[in-house]
Amino acid sequence: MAEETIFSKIIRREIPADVVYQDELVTAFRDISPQAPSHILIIPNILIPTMNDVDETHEAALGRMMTVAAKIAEQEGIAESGYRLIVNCNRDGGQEVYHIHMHLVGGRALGPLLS
Ligand code: DGP
Repeated sequence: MAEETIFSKIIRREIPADVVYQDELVTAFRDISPQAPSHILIIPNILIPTMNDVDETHEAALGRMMTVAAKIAEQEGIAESGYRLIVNCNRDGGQEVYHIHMHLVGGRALGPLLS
């Protein structure tokens, strides 16, 4: 069994977070350390530690993450100007929290993708 992270507590509303969306499959909340005017994390409600742990049973939640991202971008008013979706994996990918999450970042012009 993978170890729970702080994100499981956010899903269960046991610790405060600015939750912008939640349904039976996913939860979305504002990043505690925003890198842009809009910086939202979209996560599956079940614990998947990294992209390496993804399998076919997760496709509904992973698909929902994408449709919810598009909805939130619209709500944030950044759909037309544009935004970036990022999933970090493991050390070299810069992953810090081992509960898979998609960053939705926008509201300003973003620099080159890789650094
Ligand atoms: P990553 O490097 O891809 O694992 O990004 C983890 C992100 O999670 C990072 O941008 C900061 C954010 N984060 C970490 N702990 C918390 C928390 O307790 N609450 C919120 N809202 N965001 C958090």
